[in-house]
Amino acid sequence: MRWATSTVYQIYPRSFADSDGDGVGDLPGIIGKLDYLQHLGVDVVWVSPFYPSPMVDNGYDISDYQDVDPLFGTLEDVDELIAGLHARNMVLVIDVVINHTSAAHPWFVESRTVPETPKRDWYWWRPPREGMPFGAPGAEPTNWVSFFSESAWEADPGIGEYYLHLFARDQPDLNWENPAVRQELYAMMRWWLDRGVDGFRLDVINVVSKDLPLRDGEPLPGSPYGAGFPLFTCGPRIHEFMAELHQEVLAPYRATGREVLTVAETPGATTADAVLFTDPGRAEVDMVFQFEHMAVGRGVSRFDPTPWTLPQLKAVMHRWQQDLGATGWNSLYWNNHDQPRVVSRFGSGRPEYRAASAKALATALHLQRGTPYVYQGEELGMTNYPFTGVEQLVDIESVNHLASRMAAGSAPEQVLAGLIEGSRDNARTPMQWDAGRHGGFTSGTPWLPVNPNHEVINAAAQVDDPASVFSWYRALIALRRELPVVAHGDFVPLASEDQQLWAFLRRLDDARLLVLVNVSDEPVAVDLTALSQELGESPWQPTDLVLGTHESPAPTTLRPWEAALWWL
Ligand code: ISL
Repeated sequence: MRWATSTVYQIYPRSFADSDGDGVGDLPGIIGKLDYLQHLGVDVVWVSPFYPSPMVDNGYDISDYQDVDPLFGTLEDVDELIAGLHARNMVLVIDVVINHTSAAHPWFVESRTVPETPKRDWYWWRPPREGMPFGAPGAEPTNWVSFFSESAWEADPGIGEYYLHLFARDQPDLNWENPAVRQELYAMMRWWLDRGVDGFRLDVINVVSKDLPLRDGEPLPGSPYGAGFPLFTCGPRIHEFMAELHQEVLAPYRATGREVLTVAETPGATTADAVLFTDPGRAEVDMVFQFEHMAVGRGVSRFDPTPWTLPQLKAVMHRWQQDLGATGWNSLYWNNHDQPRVVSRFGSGRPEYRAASAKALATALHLQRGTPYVYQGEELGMTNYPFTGVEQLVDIESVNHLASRMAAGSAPEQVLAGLIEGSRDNARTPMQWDAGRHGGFTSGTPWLPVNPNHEVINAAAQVDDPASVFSWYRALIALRRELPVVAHGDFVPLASEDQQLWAFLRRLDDARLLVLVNVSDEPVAVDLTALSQELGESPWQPTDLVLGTHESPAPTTLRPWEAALWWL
C-alpha cells in the first residue's frame, strides 16, 4: 500500500490562513505555510473545496468544478500550491463533491428552467406522490429526511415536480444512473489530474447509487420523516461506479507511473463494505474515511451526546483493524471539518492534562494500521470553541437542527448543550498560529471567532518545543516512515475491557511493538503477565523503549495520559 507510510494533513481553507485580510483563509495563505507542514512531516495535503460556491455549505455546494472561488484565490494559486508541495516532496489531494452540485451550478439551472433539456435527467426529478396534489404536505415522492434535518425533496413550482437533495436544498443530488453525468464528472477529474493534482477525496461518495425504485424508508420515531439512509448507503451499483471511476480516471494516469491517491468518504459503510472498496485487487479506491468510531458517545445524532467508555471506543476501532486485516485499508482519524475537536471529546477535561491527553490519543491512533489524518490544529491540541449561545453557530447542519427541534416544540435552551458540543463549527474556528491578535490567522476580522485560548495554544509556542503536542505529532509521523512494523504490521488488541488502558501489539516478521496508552486522569498499573497470557506467551519484560511521552517510563505503570512504545 503506497500510502502506508504517509500521513495526510487536512486543510479547511476558509479557516487555515488569510493572506489578504478579508477574514477568510485562502490559497496564498496555505502557500505561506508549506514550510510549517513540511516541518510537521506530513506528505499528503488534502484541501477542502475552494471552487466557486454560494457557500451554503461552505464550499461543499459547488457551482463550477473547474475554477477557484475568488474568496480563496485563482487557478494560478492552485498551480503555485501544487508546485510548492511538489518542491517539498508533498502531494495535493483535492476534495471533489460529486454526489451533488450547488443549485447555482449551470447544469442544475438548465435542468430546472429549460424545457425538454437532456439535463433534466442529470438530477433526480419526481412528480408528487401518487394521488396527491403538487405542494400538498406529504406529497414529497418519498418520506426521506435529509442530513440537514429537512425533507430530502424540494418542490419546484416552475416544473411542478420535486428534486432530491440528501443535504441542503441548495445541494441537488446528481443522477449517477445517467452515464452522461458520470462521464462529465470523470472528465472533470482528469482535467484536475492534468493540472497536476495528486488525488481526490471523494465526498460522501457511497450515496451516489440509490436503491431503485426510490421509495419510503422506515418511519423515524417522533419525526414526520422516514429513514432513507439504508436505501442510498452503499447502494446496488456503488462498486460498479467506483470501479468505473477507477478505470476512467485513475488507471490511465497510474499506467504512466503517476501515483494518484483516492480516499472515499463513506458514512455508514461497514467493515465488509470497506474491504470491497479498498481491496487493491478490485481497483476501486485506496482507502475509506468512515465514521463508526465517531458514533461512540452519541445517541440519535451528533447533537445527542451520551456517556461513553474506553472499551466501547476500543471495540469499534479494534474491529475495524481486525476486519480489514491484510486486504482492506482505512483512514485513521479523530478530527475533520465535520467533527468536534478530539481533545474536547475524548481527552481530559482537566486543563493540566489537556496537552498530555492530546498526545495520548494521537499515539493510540497513529500506531494503528492504516493512513493517519491530521486535521488542522489537531497537532497543537486545539480544543472546541467556548460557544455560549445558538446565535454564534453558523454551520447549516447546526442551524437546521435547531430549527427542526424548535419546530418540534423544543426551546433553544433544551438543545443548546447538545448543539454546542456537536456542532461542526467547533472544528472550523480559525487555526491558531500565535498568541497575537486573532491568533495570527488574519489581519482583518475572522469569519468565525478565534478561540480565546489561542494565547496559550498556538503553533508559535509549540514548533520549537520538544515537549509540545506538535513535536509529539512530528515524532509519530516520522515513526511511521522509519518503522515498517508501524506501516505494515498486523494489529493484535490487548486488554480490550480495561477502562483506562489502551494496549495493543503490532507485529511484522520478528518485530513486535507493544503500545501502551493511559486514557485517563489517574495512574494505571499494566499487568504485563496478563497481557502476555492473552497470546499464550511467557511474561513480557520489555526494556527497550521506542518512544515515550513522559520521562523515565516504566512498562508496568503509566502516569495519567502517559503513552509509551516498547520493543518486545
Ligand atoms: O457531519 C455529518 C452529519 O453528522 C456527516 O455525516 C457528513 O454530513 C457526511 O459524512 C458527509 O460529509 C460530507 O458531505 C457533506 C458536507 O456537508 C460535509 O462537510 C462533507 O464532509 C455534503 O457535501
